[in-house]
Amino acid sequence: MERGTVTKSTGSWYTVRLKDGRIIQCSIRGKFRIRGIRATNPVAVGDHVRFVWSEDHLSGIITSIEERTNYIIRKSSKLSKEYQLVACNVDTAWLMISMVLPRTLTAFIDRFLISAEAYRIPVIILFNKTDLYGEQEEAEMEELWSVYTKIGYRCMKLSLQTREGIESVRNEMKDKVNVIAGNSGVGKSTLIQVLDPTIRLKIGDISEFHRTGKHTTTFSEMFELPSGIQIIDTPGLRGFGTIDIDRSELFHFFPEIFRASEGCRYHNCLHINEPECAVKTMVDKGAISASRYVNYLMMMEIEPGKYR
Ligand SMILES: Nc1nc2c(ncn2[C@@H]2O[C@H](COP(=O)(O)OP(=O)(O)OP(=O)(O)O)[C@@H](O)[C@H]2O)c(=O)[nH]1
Ligand SMILES: [Mg+2]
Ligand SMILES: [Zn+2]
Repeated sequence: MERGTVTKSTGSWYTVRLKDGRIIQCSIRGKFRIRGIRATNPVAVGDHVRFVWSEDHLSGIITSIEERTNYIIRKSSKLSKEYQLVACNVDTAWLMISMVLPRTLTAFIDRFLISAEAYRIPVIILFNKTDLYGEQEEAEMEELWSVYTKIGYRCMKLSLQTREGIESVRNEMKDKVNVIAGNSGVGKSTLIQVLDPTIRLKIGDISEFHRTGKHTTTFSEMFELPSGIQIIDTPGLRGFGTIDIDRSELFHFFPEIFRASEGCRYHNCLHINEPECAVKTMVDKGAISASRYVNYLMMMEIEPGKYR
């Protein structure tokens, strides 16, 4: 029985890296189930697995997966009940965003943060492409920076064009398993390429027409960089279908709303239109960001009305 870490999963084959650095292609035997969710890929990048050698000793057969400390999933499609495991066992999730080409929406940011909160994965919000920001984008970045740092999320700035900020990112990644998530075209693969120019990755361009990326990366893949950095490139995400969080618990995953909810009159307050709701009072005072609150209402499937 050998042990290794899955670095790529394309459906039927899984690439597994052994401790000594050898790379083996593996298939799976038997059924692997995740409690409570249906996954299209039962074994995913970042999984620690055990495998046996095939008869010809050229490939392996995965026989078991070690318990995961956490995972990031997304819905396979809007309607489907199936999930795709994007990455497992990560130490830091980097949410790469941009104010331009493509512009990341706060609804997307908040959905991602909720799925990370659900597993208590530390998130760093990474503003990339700062070289392209004009005065307006700078101001938008400062606004978001202040909203998210106030809640307790870390933010960092980066330009992969000028390399400004790259050393801070590199230091922060040392000795950790890092996953990079974000919209298509924000620069996830470019970051890995810049951190280690010996790695060859497909880099996309930005569609002139839609001003979005072209979904260049299609599978998650983990790379090991010389400085002890493990980094997982992921396909650009359109949206995050979060794990099915109960409506009555959704606010637990908005840390500032959860903290404020202590002051609500009713213990079962959902912070929509209940009387003496401390959350709404704080939104009115500007102590809780209106955009966060609107995204909360949207996820609760409530028309945000005057906060729009
Ligand atoms: N000006 C500028 N362009 C950048 C920067 N970072 C990345 N790009 C460009 O953005 C485009 C998309 O980069 P990718 O690395 O392919 O983006 P991705 O996030 O991996 O996209 P998907 O694989 O589709 O999810 C490329 O043309 C990059 O050269 C940056 O900091 N500044
Ligand atoms: Mg990519
Ligand atoms: Zn309330």
